[in-house]
Formats: sequence, structure tokens, C-alpha cells
Amino acid sequence: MKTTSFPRVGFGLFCVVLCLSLWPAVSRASSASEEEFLPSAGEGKTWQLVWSDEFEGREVDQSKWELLGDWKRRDGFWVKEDSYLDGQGHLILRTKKDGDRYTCGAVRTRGKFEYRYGYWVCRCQFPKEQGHWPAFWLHCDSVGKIGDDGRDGTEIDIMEKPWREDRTTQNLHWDGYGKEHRSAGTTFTVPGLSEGFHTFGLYWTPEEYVFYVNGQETWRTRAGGVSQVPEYAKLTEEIGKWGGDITQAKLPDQFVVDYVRVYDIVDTPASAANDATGSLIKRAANVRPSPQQLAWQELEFIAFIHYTVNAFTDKEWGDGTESPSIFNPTQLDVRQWVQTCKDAGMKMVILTAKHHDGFCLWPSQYTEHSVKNSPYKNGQGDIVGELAQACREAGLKLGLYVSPWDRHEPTYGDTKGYNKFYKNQLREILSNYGEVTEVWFDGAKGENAKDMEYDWAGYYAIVRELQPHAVIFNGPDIRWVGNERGYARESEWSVVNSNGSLFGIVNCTAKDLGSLKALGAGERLVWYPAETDVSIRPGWFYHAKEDGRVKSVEHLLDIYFSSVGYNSVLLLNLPPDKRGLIHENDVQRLREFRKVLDAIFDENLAAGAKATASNVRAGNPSFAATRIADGDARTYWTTDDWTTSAAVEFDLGKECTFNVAELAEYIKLGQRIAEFVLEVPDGTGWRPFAQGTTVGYKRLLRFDPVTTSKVRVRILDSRVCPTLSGFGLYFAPPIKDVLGQ
Ligand code: FUL
Repeated sequence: MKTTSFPRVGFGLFCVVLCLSLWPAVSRASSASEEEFLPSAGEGKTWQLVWSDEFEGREVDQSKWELLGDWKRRDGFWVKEDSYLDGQGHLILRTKKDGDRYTCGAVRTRGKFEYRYGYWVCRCQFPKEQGHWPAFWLHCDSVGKIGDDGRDGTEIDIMEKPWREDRTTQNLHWDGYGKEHRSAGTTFTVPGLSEGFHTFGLYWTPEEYVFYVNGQETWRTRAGGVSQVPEYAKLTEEIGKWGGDITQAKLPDQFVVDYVRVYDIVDTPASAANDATGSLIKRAANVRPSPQQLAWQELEFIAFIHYTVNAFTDKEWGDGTESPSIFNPTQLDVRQWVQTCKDAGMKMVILTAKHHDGFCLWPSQYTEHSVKNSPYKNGQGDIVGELAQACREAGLKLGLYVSPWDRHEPTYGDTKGYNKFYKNQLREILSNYGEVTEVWFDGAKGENAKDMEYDWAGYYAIVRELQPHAVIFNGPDIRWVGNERGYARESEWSVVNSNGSLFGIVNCTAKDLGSLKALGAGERLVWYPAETDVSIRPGWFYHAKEDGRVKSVEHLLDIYFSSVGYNSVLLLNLPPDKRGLIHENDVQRLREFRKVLDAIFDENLAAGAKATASNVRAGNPSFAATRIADGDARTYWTTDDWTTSAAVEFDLGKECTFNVAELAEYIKLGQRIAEFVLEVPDGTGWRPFAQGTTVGYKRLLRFDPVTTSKVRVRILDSRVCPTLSGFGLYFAPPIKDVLGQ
């Protein structure tokens, strides 16, 4: 339905007044790393980030860290539950009293990230109480080896702080912890150290160690002969007398870590990284999703429910004059909606709580135009509340659509008055129904609609305040894909240029939003992924005359491959009928659709395949090709910077036949792949059987059946370096066989 005079994302520059903190898509990692101190890399060299954890999200990333415990350690216990993320971008290592024992947290990257040399840095804030102390250190299993001094492994304590005042210490230990034990160290005072955040860095070369606090050199040494072996990072809390008397401490207490980053030195690429295009590519490749955007993307397939008086008037847009008395769904069953969505594999339900007609599916205190004046449950019903409850029970997320364009509300057109009314409604609906995962702002407005300047900035601020984990559609987080047919672009980049505005003011219908050409000068690059909304029927609302026009399984499958399979989230609309139920035909079609999807994705023929790559970043096994098809989406393969084309060969172990492929990028680090081809051996060389451009979160491809035991993915072009975190090969049987037709 696109009879709109108001472009969906056409809100004006007044948005600029909103403060930057509302903008989650600009990654802290990339911006902070630009400002961060790094030792001089030397002529013709540059620093490259090889590993980091910014501690975003809600759970410690266990592909990076091992949580230590539960076991006795010094005068207390290390327990896993004392190492956790605070959801604000920090790792917390807590020290607490648990019954008659004292416990604390500790983590390490052993077996997950081990590296030698480079610049290792941690930003952290110290605990306040005595009896325990924090440390950031490197370790390896061969510290105990005796005979080659510390060259065969040294414990490197970049920071250890047992004192409450501004004193700290840095130490080296080698040749075990017995009578051969050797050590060297320094202790010093930095005014202000015990308050706020500080950085602790180590520049480790084959020849020496240089220690830093807040970018100032504090100690330079070759003691032990300098470790020449890969080591892992540790962040720990220790309970013991060195830190004072724990019985005097007010607990719990916290050691707060903002990030750990590891850099290494690489040659500055002569051309690539430094010219204007190179720098644009570098910036574009490093724009990353916010944790909310990432979580939303992982939902993949979600439901829209369009319901209002239109189901009773047979219209697509109500004009606001409808009497609430016509809203009389006698069999309305939100559990039937939710079950239908769940069975179809959808992970969220977005309800039109208020469409353009202004009729509210919840008993809003700000208008009489709502369910409270309808025959539904004698005015006692609250469809938003009932759906929220049903979603919670079924483990589905809830999203809410609240149309800004309101054809009933008398204040509409009076900018001040209506914005107040709308913001009241938003506050009300976002406060009373528990967690809301997506808020859908429709930009549609009829041609003859009254003039009205929406306070978008104010609307977004309310969402951020009341539902900090929600993503905003048609706002700062998610963009409209640009059509209502269900098709994303073949090259669907999630990084776009919002042209100097705080919000992603992009022309959503443009053919190309993300190519280097489209990024232009890259004034404000933002992560702004596409959501693909489409209805299972021709209309968004229920019309009996469309009962025979529910989209076919073939059509739905085509939409799925062109939305979920094109780096987008599919938002499929199901309109309940006059009874208040999703019609039998739609339910049946969704069941068939799910059956076909399950038949396709039932077995990944590439799971666990042996994989080798033409280039692995720094030769580090953490980035090896085996990380692609290991079934863990948190691990990935990547190459050295500016190795923009590379090949990965998969050995399937036996001949397999497939006609569907799936690729996934590790988008937590940005979107990079621009062109790829899939190949099979043809006796003399390799023959392409499928190709594509972007990958992003997920790329699905369909092709004629191929039988082979070896497949090669060749990345032909990418920004800075490609990443792949998943690869799948599947056999899609004919639909009629699956459905027994
Ligand atoms: C449009 C609206 O005008 C339609 O009625 C529908 O809600 C669709 C999802 O968005 O802009």
C-alpha cells in the first residue's frame, strides 16, 4: 500500500537535535580505537587489531573466554557466576561472600586466543574494597618449563593491583613457581589510578617488553630473555592477604573491564589503505551492528499481524470515523495467532496496536477510540496485553506498530497537541506490556492528510528510555527494504551513508544503497539493515474475497530466499479475520511452507567438512578455515588485512548432491564480502556453479543439483578482509514430493 505522500523515511533535519547517545550503530570499538594510544609502529608499518572483546551484549562470549571455576583459589573460590557482562559494555568480575566462603570471578582465553608479540591493552576500573585484587596478565602452559629462562614462556603481569591507593605493580615470572622460579618487576604510583577507568598496555616484541599505563611508558625490560611463545590473556580477581583483610570488605565489590584489545604490526599497504577509496573501504568495513541490531538480525523470520476495524469494513485504510461498536471478533484467540507463528518458525510477532484509523487494540486512557468501547469482551479486552502474555508463554518476542498517522484523533494536524498525544500513547504502550523488541514507525501518510510535523526525535527518545533493548524500525536501527513484495536487493549492504544526519535518512527505495559508489564520501556511515515486509495475501488486512489468494509455497519460498537469503529479516504479515482468527487457508499454507523449509535445511552436507584457506589472518588458528563449518556462529575465518580475495576449499569427505548453499559472514565485525563464486573440481581445474555479490548475515543460493566431494568458495572481492562464520550445502527436494502432492 504505497499511496503515500510522505516518504517512509522522510523525516527532517530536526532529528539532528537528538543526542548522539541514542545512536547505537556506530561501534565503540572503531571510534575508540582511533583515539586510543598505540606505540609507534615504525616507518611503513601500521597497527592492525587482531583480537578484541568490547564486552557488548548480555553474555560473556565463550568462543573468546573460558570462565574459570568452580574451584578453590588462594583464600577464596573462583566461581563462574562471578564473571558476567553488565549489558552496558563491561565485563564484571565480582567478589562476594557466599555463605561462609568468599568467591570471585576470573576468565582466560586459553585455547581460544593465543598469540605472541603485539600490543595488548585492557581498559578497566578497579574494585574499592580490601582483601582481594584484580589483574590483567598473560600466561602459557610452558611457564613451568625450566632451562631456557623466560624465552620458553613467561607469566607477564601487565597490571596487578593489591592496594587500595594509587599504587600498582607489573611483573614477570618464569621457570615455574618452585625453587627455580625467577622474577622481575616494578611498583609505582599513578595519581588518580584508584578512581575511574584506566588503560594498561604491553608492547611485546621478540626483543623486549614495554609496559604502559594510560599510554605512558612505565617499565621497559628484557628480563627472562623475553617470551617467544604464544600466550593467552587472563583477567582475574584474587582473594588473599596481599590485598588486605577480606573480612573487613563491604561486598559485593567489582572489577569492571571495558575492553581487551590485541594489535599487531603489519606493513602499511602501499596503495590500498591510504588513498581516499582505501580509507572509505576501511571505515565502511568497520561499521558494526549494535547488540540490539545483531539480536534482531538473528530472529531471521518474524510475523506481522494487521488487525483493526478494517477486518470488519473490508478496507485497507480506515478513515477514523468507524464506530468502535463494529469491532466484534467473537472467537479472537491470540494463542492461535502465536501458535501459528511459532509453528512456522517465526521468532517475533509485531502487532498493529494502532493503524491509520486510530483505533487502539489496547484500552488507551488517551482516547475513547479503542477496544474499551467495543463489544470485544464487553469492553474489557486488551489485545496488546493478551498478545504480550501469549508471546511470553510461547517464548516469542513482541513488537508493536503504532501508526503516527492517526485519522481519528482530533488533535492530529496540531503539531504540538498531537505530538503530546502520540507520545503519551507511546509511553503508555511501552510501559505496560513488558519487553518490546521492535517498535515499528510507519512513515505512511495519505495524500490529503493534514500537515503535521512528527517529533521523531522525541518518539525515539521514549523508545530508548522505556525499551532500551528494542530496535526502532524506520528510525535509527532498521530500515524499510524499499518494497512490499518481499524482495531484498541482491546486493544488500547493511552499511549505508546517512549523509551527515544522526539518523539513517536514506532513500529506502534506491536501487543501490551500499556500494562504494553509493557511500559517496562516507560522511556518516551507519549500520542500517533492511527489514522485508510483505503480506501472505494481497492486502495487509483480512478480506474474505482474498481467501483464495494466499501466496503459494513456491512464492513464499522465493520470498524467503530473496529476503532471509539476501541479508534481510523477513516480516511476513498474517491478517486475522472477522472471527479474530488467522484463516484456515493461511494456517495451512504456513504449515506447508515450514515443512518445505525443514526438508531443505534438515541436513547440512558441509557440517564439519575439512577446510583449508589460501590465507589465514596472522597464521592464527583462531581464524582458521575450520572455524567456518564448525557449527558455531561465533567463530569465523578471516584473512590478513587487505587480502581482499581468497579461497576456502571444503572437503565433504564423500560425494554429496546439493542444490542450495548458505554463506554467513561474521557481521559482529561488520559486512565485508562484495563478490564470491562457488566452484567444484572439473577434472583439470575448478568450474563455477553459483555466484553472488554480498553475503552479510546470511546468503542463500539455489542452483541445479551438483554432485561432488569438494567445494571451493572463492571470495573475489571484499572490504579490507573477508570473514566467514558459516557455510552450508543442502538438498532441496521437489516441493510436491515434500507435500505429497
Ligand atoms: C504501510 C501502511 O500504509 C499499510 O497499511 C501497512 O500497514 C504497511 C505495512 O505499511 O505504510
